[in-house]
Amino acid sequence: MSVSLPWTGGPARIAEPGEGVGLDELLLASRNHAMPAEAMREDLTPPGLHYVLTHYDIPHVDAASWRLRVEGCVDHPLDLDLEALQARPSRTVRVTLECAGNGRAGLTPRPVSQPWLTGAVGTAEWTGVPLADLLRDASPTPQAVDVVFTGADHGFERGIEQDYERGLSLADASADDVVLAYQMNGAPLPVQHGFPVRLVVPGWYGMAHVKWLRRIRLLDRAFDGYQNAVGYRLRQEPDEPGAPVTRIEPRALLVPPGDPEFLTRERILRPGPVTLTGRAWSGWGRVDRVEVSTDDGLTWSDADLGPHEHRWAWRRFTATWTAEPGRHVLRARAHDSTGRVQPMTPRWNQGGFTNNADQPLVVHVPQ
Ligand SMILES: Nc1nc2c(c(=O)[nH]1)N[C@H]1C(S)=C(S)[C@@H](COP(=O)(O)O)O[C@H]1N2
Ligand SMILES: [Mo]
Repeated sequence: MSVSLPWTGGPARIAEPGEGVGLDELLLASRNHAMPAEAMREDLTPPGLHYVLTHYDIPHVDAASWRLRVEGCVDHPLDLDLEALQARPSRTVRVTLECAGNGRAGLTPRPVSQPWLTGAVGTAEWTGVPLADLLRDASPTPQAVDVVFTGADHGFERGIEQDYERGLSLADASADDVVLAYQMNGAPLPVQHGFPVRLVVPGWYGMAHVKWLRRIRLLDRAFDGYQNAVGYRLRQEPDEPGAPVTRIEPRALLVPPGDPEFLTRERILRPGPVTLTGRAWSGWGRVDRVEVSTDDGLTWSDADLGPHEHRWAWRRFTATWTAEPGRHVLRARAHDSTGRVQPMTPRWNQGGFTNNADQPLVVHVPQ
């Protein structure tokens, strides 16, 4: 059967000047929820508060009949059920996961897609099988260059029918701490996070962490599937090939102090001394400095950093402030060990990816 689809071709539509978020974006935003900012009080994001992003429908996967195949350019193809996977040596990694589209709604003009503000992030402990061990058992042939991960979900994007699939180079796939996770925070994966097994690639934006994993395929050439070659690219012009989206840019977020006003979510805070806290992370290097501003970026001072025990997880920071009556705009920005720092104004691209501009937080202090 052939039907003609109205959405074929073309990159993300760019919103008209002044155009508000539409009902299609609202439907995406309500399916794919953010982490509430107050959840950053915890080292680990409580179950259900971690952000969620799913391109198509959440698939139903039956654990009893689930299989994982490792095939293609390997000498020993593998075919594992859940029990066989869970019988292998495991590792637990604490990982801050962030969607590459986080910050998209703050861009002008706005690419029409999932309209994230800054909450597309969460930190969890993922337990699973180191991928490098499994690949070693499968024994890649000398021709193998890319590893493709296929999920059980299926849909259409810009007119192209596809399984959700992402490729990584064999070197990136074999890196330490890349795991096929079957537990999140010590419990079986919740269905929305990829039950029964997902890929976790510490340091990389969310799109690499394929959920509902069902197949791993080794290729003798670069993978040119939609999510690598078309979807997650940094482009200034709609028709240029663009650069791939890879690792997480540095970002710091404050736990909003005081109490919220219901509609605007601006903060109301009593005057006096207050300890501001927040979290900062980077997929490129370790966060080694966080600055906080309480005057909308006019002046900055260094925050105190918490311990850095987990290479791939966010780092806590604190700063003291004496809140004087008035309206204040708070900001925080992270620096990492590779010299990357958050900009104060967004860097624009067609897809609305990797916007890590620091976020203003409005606080009202009554007399
Ligand atoms: N199979 C599958 N895996 C997927 C996706 C998807 O739509 N299907 N979305 C990706 C994207 S874009 C992100 S940001 C993360 C989100 O992971 P989470 O929902 O567990 O937070 O999953 C990634 N893995
Ligand atoms: Mo994402």
